[in-house]
Amino acid sequence: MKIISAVVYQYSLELVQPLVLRGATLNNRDGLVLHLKSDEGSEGFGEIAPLPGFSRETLDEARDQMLALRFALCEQDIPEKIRKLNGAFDQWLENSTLTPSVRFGVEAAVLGLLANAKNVSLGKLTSKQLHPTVRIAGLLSGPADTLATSTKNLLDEGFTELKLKVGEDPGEAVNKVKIVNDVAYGKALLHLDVNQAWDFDSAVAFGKEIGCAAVSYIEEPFKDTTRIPEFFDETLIPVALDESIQCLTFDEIRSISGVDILVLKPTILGGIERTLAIIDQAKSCAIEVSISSSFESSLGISTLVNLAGTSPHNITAAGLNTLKWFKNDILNTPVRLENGAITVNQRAILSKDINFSLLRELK
Ligand code: OSB
Ligand code: MG
Repeated sequence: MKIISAVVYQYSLELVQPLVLRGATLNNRDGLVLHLKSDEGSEGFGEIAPLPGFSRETLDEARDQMLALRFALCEQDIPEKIRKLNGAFDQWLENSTLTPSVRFGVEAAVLGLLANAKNVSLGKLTSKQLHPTVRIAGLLSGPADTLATSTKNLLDEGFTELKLKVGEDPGEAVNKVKIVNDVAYGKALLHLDVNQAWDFDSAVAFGKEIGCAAVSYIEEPFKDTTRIPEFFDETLIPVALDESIQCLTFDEIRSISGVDILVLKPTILGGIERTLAIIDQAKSCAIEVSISSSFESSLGISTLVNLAGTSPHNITAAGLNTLKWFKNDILNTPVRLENGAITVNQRAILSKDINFSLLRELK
């Protein structure tokens, strides 16, 4: 199969409320869409949306790289074996150093071409085993006095796992964990994301105060990953890595006792193939993984759902409860959450699924 056309669009999606991230507050979510067509009449879409404060590249850098690459993509033959994602994509791109978000979008669009030619989903194309649905962790944030109600709402929606984002004050976090567990204990598992906001001593004090039964794990409690084994010894609370994964080799990760879960954001880590390589390595040493969003639109989220569905572990819920921030969406029918889970789509995204009125073509 040959690529005969590659068009790049830019979007700026309105949000329901500002998205407050480490180092940036977003009023809109900006990104790119890559639309490929093949000589066999199939098409594929990919989303490229570097996240300010988390991605290494800016949107301007991603756009320049994508615009330069689109001509190189045309007339390229896509080898069938690329769908195995075992380094074949890397070879096809001749190890060219694409930024993580561009790599993610190009992979999604190329796999979309192949999947749509066979009339299957991305997950079906790339993997023998595909879970039909993917369980999602309900995302909780905000001030303490809103948490009882928002926890109850998530339980009513059918979530059986919750992720609470907490800020800099560990004392306040103790209070928030109590409020959430008063409503959710016995109904949903709770884990926390601290985004490295605490120091080691306050993290240990926090863990001793809430006790190891209060949360199933804590994501990035503090910055210094060398102190995680000590944290685990003292609190018996497992740790998940997220932003640290960018700075560590897998051997380094594996050697940290107390790290039981990896939170994987393909847009930030470098795409689908790279994420699958980490999943394979994690599986080989019984580390759990959770595929997580970087606030992509429904287009990127549907790619992530397929990836999560192919993951051999499907125990830890995926971190994909972020579409509630979006006022409008690239897909005419946004990805839908039902009973705390998302159903993997039967085929890859086509033109008829896309709301082109939100896209501006880049020449
Ligand atoms: O800290 O995990 C984070 C999204 C963008 C950037 C950072 C984070 C997130 C999420 C996504 O929390 C949702 C999730 O993982 O449940
Ligand atoms: Mg995190």
